[in-house]
Amino acid sequence: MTKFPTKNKKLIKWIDQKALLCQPDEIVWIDGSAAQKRQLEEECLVSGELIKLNEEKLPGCFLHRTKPDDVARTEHLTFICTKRKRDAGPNNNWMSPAKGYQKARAIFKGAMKGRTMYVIPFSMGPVGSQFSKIGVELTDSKYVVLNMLIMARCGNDVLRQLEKDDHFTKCLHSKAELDINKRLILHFPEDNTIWSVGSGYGGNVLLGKKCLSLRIASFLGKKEGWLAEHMLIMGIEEPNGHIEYIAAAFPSACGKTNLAMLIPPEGLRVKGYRIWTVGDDISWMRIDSDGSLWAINPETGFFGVAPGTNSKSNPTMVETVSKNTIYTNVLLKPDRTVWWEGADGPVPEEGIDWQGKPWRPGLLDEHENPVKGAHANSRFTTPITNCPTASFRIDQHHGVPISAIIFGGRRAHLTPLVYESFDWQHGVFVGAIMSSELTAAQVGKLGTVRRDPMAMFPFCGYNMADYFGHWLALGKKMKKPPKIFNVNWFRTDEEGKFIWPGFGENLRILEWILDRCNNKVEGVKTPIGYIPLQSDIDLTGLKIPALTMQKLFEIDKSKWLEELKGIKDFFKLFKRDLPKELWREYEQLHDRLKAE
Ligand code: OXD
Ligand code: MN
Repeated sequence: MTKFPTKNKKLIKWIDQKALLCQPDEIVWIDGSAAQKRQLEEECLVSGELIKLNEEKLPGCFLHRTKPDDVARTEHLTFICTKRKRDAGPNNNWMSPAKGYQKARAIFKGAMKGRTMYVIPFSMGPVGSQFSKIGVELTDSKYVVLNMLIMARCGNDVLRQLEKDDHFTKCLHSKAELDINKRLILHFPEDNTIWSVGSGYGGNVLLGKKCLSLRIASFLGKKEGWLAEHMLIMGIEEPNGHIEYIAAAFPSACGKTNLAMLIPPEGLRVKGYRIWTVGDDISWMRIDSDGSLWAINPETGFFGVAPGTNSKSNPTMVETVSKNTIYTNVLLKPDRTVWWEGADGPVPEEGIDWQGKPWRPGLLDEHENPVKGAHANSRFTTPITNCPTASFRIDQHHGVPISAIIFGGRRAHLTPLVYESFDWQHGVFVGAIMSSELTAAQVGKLGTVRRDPMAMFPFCGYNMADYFGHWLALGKKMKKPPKIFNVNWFRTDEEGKFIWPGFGENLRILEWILDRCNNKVEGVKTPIGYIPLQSDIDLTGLKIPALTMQKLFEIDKSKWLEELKGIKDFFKLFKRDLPKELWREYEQLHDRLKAE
């Protein structure tokens, strides 16, 4: 019989019930110690769940491979289980809680026979902060435990906190048979519960991340008056030591992680900026006692996409993942280091691909398609403390004050490089009309526009109409709300080539954004918002033809009027629940575009 290292009756009862359902051979508590972590790593090497990488070149690093049909979040198997379907909204798959529990229970039943059930007490946010939320994940996967140890604060400190406060999110995970036909990712926001079964892929099973910190947290945020957002947080320090923080939301594949840790471009170096990375994926924001918006990153690690990460796109991350990192589904090189498409250095002459098969460049599959060495969604899990730009305020209980909120997407011809909303309500509209075009890396027709308000469409744990209403309401409560901007790094010319260099150069745009926040420069009013006076963007050291700059800020009214049709169709999904304010903003934008 397991000894429970807690007096929390609610916790003990819940674990007892779940052990009865899943029937593990034993129960092991994760204490957060280095010794226990080492032991689990050893066990994974024996079982084959992990492969040890070259200790000299990649100290403390491991490789893991998932099943080939278990490599990404399975949105069609992800559900919000609320009593009323309306409360999940048109943005979510819905199942009634009764049906959800019943369907998943059948898969969980006896699923841990012959296995160990690990109990992971974890805190999203610094342990003991008012901002933070505690979860407990029960899992039969050592890989999950080792990843959670990187991504969240886990172990005895959290358990002690649970003795004082017995609110926690009940997270149950089992690999079960890793069968896609018996896979379900269920959220029960009204019960503060997550059940995930049949998957071993990070986004589905590291339940502190998307499931708790976005879907459940957004629901809690609505109830308790705060925001859980799919946003990076970064600080920009001036030579006088003053740091301004921004939060930014982008859909997948728009460079959120790269922006969070950018290196100032050569031309701006004399200005002496320093970038501080607070987080790359999730931001929890609250109105603090000073009436402004403060944010924490609830995580302690990065679960980033490997392909395309290199010394040009993200030199900071290249350094970050050089130690104590778990790689998933990348290519294994003969020297036991790793590689992925778009990595630094030459393409290796041979290796073992993400499926564990021999690989060489130019290899074709049975349909004559190139075989990738690393899966397109291969990942690294790495601690934020490895990151050379990690903020010194990561553990501060109140987080950082946010001066600007930035929304962005990938639009080849529509959206200017940057524009500023007229006010908070218009800014919420700017977030609500966010969209991105599909790239070759995603399934679907190239160039198709996907609407992704605030980059939260797959992650908002309740009806998005209510979410927009919540954003509007919070704006009214702040003494000094952050200004809201939209950026688009991805404008192209007629041949489809990007006309803005992006990466570190994006700091030039952040500089304008902060100048606006500090009333240092005027904006130029257009129908969609304020754009910069071109002379207010510092282009020192960057050769960009004046015509290109013009193109980057072009606002084509007929294209925008066409865009409004797509926005209208999208808004209509929410029927009468959509806040009237957003329809009003829609009408006003329409009128401004027609008027000029
Ligand atoms: C992620 C995502 O994995 O947004 O962070 O898909
Ligand atoms: Mn994300």
